[in-house]
Amino acid sequence: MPANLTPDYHAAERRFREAETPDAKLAALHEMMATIPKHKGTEKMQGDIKRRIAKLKQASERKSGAARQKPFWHVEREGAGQIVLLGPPNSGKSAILRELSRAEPEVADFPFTTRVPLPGMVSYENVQIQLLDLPPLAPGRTPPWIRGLVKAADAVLVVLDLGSDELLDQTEGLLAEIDGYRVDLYPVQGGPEVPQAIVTATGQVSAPATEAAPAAEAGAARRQVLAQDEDEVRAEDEDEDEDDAGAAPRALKPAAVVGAKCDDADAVFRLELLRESLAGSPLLRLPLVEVSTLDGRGLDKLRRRMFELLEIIRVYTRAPGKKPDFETPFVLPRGSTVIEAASQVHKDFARDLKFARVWGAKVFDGQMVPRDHILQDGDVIEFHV
Ligand SMILES: Nc1nc2c(ncn2[C@@H]2O[C@H](COP(=O)(O)OP(=O)(O)O)[C@@H](O)[C@H]2O)c(=O)[nH]1
Ligand SMILES: [Mg+2]
Repeated sequence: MPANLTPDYHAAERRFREAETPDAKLAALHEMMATIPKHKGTEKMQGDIKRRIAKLKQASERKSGAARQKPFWHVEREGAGQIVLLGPPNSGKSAILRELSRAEPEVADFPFTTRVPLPGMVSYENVQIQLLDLPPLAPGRTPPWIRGLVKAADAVLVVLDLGSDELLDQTEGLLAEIDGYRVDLYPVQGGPEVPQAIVTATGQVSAPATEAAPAAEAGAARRQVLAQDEDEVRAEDEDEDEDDAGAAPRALKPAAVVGAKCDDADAVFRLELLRESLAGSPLLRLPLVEVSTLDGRGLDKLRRRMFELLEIIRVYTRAPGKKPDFETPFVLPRGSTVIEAASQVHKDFARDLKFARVWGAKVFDGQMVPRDHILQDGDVIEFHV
């Protein structure tokens, strides 16, 4: 039976999709309920709306007060990893997403065109990487939920507008915003080790904790360095119930800088000025990719950079005596071992594995390797069970 939805209903539904707070979502849902034609054909939809209302109410009752609204945008990770675009208004973020993926964000020459997160899939060789376009970061005008999305992402692309005379101010504002999220950015190195240097907007760079320290520990160490006002830090921690109260570490994200609109006649000059003005700033330790969506410059390099930011490797399996399948890699974190690859392929493989042979850059062809052998990007593995 056709639902015969009215324009009022569609408008309410749109408000629901664009709502930026749970309260706004709830209000829009009530409107949807009020405007939906009540007949047999919409019974299922009515039930669905009621369920969403109940769920949102429950969630808000669980919170102690309206002030504790959590970021509620969550974009399901797809592909080999998720990378967010962070940049000031009008810097060309949406244009980059549009060029690299099939997503169709609005690109416009006025600020704040992008209001909600929009994902697109970017191909790099045989993997797909999810790129997330976000509303701009502008001091005082950044929706609070962006922080949750940044923390949930695997990596960050900091977009700077080489076409703007405000480049320096914008960059400083951007760094302050990112620091306010308690997110530290670091450049990805060649190997599986922990970051060499950790970047913060306050200009401090800490040495790696130790070779073996997991990233979370390094984050905790950073927090100690940065905690100028312990009470303030604690208050923030308590506000964040997804983390252990009082122990919320600063998040560490691999990052690169995108110099957007490098086709601009003054781009080189502005970049030079930025480098001088920010001399010594940890931001300059992040790798820079200059791109133009007008003439396509740098876009391939950016895809490669995105892959590197994810700190992943691709391995391929082959059955004994057969050809490997290079179309569909298994994607693993850098530093993964043979046994970790085996358990991703099949849990029985990990249990029953007798030995494995590996073909690749760092081994002889078909070399027999132990279970804890560390794999490289591009390795082909033959499991023997
Ligand atoms: N010259 C030049 N202009 C660009 C480039 N990319 C985007 N723009 C323009 O910059 C403006 C803002 O772009 P948009 O992608 O909407 O920026 P966002 O607000 O960061 O998402 C638009 O007018 C675009 O046409 C580029 O590579 N070169
Ligand atoms: Mg945009």
